[in-house]
Amino acid sequence: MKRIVHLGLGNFHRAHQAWYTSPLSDWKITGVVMSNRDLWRELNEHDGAYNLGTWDQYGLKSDVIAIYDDVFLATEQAGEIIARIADQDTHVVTLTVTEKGYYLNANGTGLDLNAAPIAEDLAAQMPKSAIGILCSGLVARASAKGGPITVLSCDNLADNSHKLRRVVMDYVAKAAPEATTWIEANTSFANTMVDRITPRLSPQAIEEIAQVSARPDLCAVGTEGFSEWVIEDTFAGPRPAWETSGAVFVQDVASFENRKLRLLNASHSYFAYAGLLAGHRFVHEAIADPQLRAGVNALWDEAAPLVPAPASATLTDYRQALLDRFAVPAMRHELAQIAMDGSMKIRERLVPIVEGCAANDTPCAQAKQAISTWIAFVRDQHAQQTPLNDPNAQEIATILASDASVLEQDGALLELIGAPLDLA
Ligand code: CS2
Repeated sequence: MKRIVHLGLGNFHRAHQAWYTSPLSDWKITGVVMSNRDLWRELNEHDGAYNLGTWDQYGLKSDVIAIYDDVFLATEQAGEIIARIADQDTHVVTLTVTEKGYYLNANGTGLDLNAAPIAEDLAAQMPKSAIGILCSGLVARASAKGGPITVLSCDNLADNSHKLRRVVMDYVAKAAPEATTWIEANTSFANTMVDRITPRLSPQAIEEIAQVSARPDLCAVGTEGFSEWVIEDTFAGPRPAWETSGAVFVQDVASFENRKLRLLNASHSYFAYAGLLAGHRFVHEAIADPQLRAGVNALWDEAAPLVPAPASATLTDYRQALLDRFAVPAMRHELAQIAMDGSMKIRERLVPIVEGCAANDTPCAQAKQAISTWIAFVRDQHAQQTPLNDPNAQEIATILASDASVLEQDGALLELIGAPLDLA
């Protein structure tokens, strides 16, 4: 049996990579929950099996997914996870740890060695972060002179796995420089573009999935009928035949990840903040708002010229499909879920549109407006003393509480997200 180790077992992984892998009889996944003890306990109570609810044009269906050979908890079982990465039956490691889980430095070119979880892992006997555990597993594989292995980032970052490679090499250079040569020669980091909208489930949605499930006792994830996975075909060793589940292997993922980040994710962030400020709660309400829908189309008009071939040939249908996907009321996709981690997401989704348009000397008023809407949102949350769900929440609060002028505060917020300061 061949194995994948997945770091960051959560809703998106279970709706996406685990679903693509579940029909493959010769592969299993060792799932690693980073810190959610309840999810870890619940999955282990049912041998890792769960319900995947899917809302599509035919309504709601639920499938039982049982692909995990083990489900570990990173905060307590790092030793087992490291040994599993080093194990010869493991050929692939995948990650979904969200943008903030890579601890990228300010310009995204490497690891922020001063990030507290990274500094703690480098000083500890046993790491707890996904990066620390991944690197320790690769080092253990190197010392055992293990076989080649492929690492896939499955997060919404441009050039995701190549960024991950730089982060890993920076960590290993500090933690175990003697392993650098083996890791560089035996580890492939293949970029991916992942797409499947996976809303956080309400108690009502959980009940709806249980009602149509053969195993109502299992924990549930909810998602849409649409799914897409584009993967760089640069594997160091054996790889799952994910193409049999609809994944696409290409030589270069860039245009597809560009299209996804600049159209789906950028508009998501824009109408999450604009929608919340307008009093909307769900995605389907925001996209039905004529003013916000016009803003989304204007943003897409600015972003479209930045999407290179071959993905550029698909944009008319892609845009219509996005409007259809956003408009499904049964998904009850909360704008507040998308609004989380804004300072990390905006830098990947909206700032590159402004930078790309500036480089091409094309208009980007709507992209600038979208970034300003994020600023308006964080100001509104600050004024209401509502805690901001953002890894930079403390820094943002300090900026907004300062006696600097509004213009200076805006400038500091733009600097925090790596945006051109002429937006202020
Ligand atoms: C969303 C993404 O919450 C968010 O930031 O924009 O999770 C989005 O739903 C996925 O990228 C869709 O594939």
